Amino acid sequence: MHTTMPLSAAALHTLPEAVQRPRYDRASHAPGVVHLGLGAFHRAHQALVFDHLLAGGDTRWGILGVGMTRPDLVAQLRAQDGLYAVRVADGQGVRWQVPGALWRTHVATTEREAVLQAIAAPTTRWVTLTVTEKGYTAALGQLLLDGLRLRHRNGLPGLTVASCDNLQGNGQKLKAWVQAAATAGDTELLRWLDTHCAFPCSMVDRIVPAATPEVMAAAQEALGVQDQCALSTEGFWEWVIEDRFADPSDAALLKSAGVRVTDDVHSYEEAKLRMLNGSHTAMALMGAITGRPYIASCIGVAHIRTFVHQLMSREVSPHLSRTDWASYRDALIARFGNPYLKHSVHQIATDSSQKIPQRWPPSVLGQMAHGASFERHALAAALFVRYTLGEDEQGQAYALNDPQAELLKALGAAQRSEPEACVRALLAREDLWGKSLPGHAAWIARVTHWHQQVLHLGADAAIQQLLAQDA
Ligand code: CS2
Repeated sequence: MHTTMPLSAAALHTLPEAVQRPRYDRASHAPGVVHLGLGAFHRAHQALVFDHLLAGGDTRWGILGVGMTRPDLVAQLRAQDGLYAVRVADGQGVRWQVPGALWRTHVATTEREAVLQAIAAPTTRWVTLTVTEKGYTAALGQLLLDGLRLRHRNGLPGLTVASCDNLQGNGQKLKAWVQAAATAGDTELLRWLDTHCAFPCSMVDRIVPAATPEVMAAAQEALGVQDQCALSTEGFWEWVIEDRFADPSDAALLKSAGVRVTDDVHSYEEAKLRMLNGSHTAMALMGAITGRPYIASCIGVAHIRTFVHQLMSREVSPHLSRTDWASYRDALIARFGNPYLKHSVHQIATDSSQKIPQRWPPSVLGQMAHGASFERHALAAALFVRYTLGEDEQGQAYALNDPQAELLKALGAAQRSEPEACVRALLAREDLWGKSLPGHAAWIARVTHWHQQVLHLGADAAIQQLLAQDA
């Protein structure tokens, strides 16, 4: 029986010529970056930026990747010598690449001491993080502070610690978690942290769906090797980072690799969170309720596309400081439609309770301050309430993957018999909507209205009704 060779360092020379692969030395240098969170996003975004720097001869960008939640994934990556294929595909074409930046791996839960040692290693210069919205906890702050304490004790230079999660002001939030882990004896450490370590804010963008068997099969076909960790992404990528580094000369290096280094990350962050991620969450809930599996299957429907277009143009853009929002919106709609990205609506709907706060309320509050319509966000919020039923319009059950799942299900359970009470209960949560929306009568009234339409007419008809009234 013919068996296909697994992807590994030894198999690199067998790859077809067109596949970009590491041609640099991956064994003689220690990694310079400790990355927390080995999900698909990091492996198809920053790992490629660092791969580019390594390919240019700068040996300081090898990654020690720390798996926070998935020891199985770490084991698979280890078995493949940290190598995996990335398919980059969109209207411009399809190509495969095997980045070589991931040099070592650890599992946070079982190898904590090794992670601390890595943060404290003399060769380490950066720590980067993609631990998702719910990963920002006291335990994370403690892990980083313990590693930094070792560094400080050994008289080593400070680090750049870069949060790359979808949170507004992510660098400041991370720094606050690290500082909060300090105890009374840490005064010197905190002073060193302030003066020698940098916590830049950053906005990262690239659509990278979770790995699927289909992509693994495509990798085998294109590369002739078996790759359990293959990923698929789009050509577009963006990394905007605040000009705040432990080693200031990193700014020029990152720029040379296509990263935007600026003092104004805020305007990029807010535009991305509210335009891209805000639309994503609305479409994901819509898809989950109506049984459309992918973002591309949602944006391909005329009334959903118009709804998303209006959401961005009428309710999000008036409150952005980024002025090129119209071309940004058009580019997003094209990206959402990328037929190569089977981006599951249920993946994006995961952790909605953690995502909604950054994605929707700022635009709703902005519209209210201008006395302008927030109908599209009210309908999106109604979709969220409907989503908590855990069953689509064809009666198919789906899982609610969310740290608040039990609570959301309990609050949403009675929505067919007591719709108003359910809407009120869900809208009362300040952790989701912020301080002022829960008490806003017009907001509650409009969400209640759209929720009734969604329940009685279905989500598609509700959207069509909203478009017809054109408010
Ligand atoms: C998505 C993001 O899953 C989600 O919540 O909205 O992962 C999105 O694909 C990325 O932020 C794009 O840069």
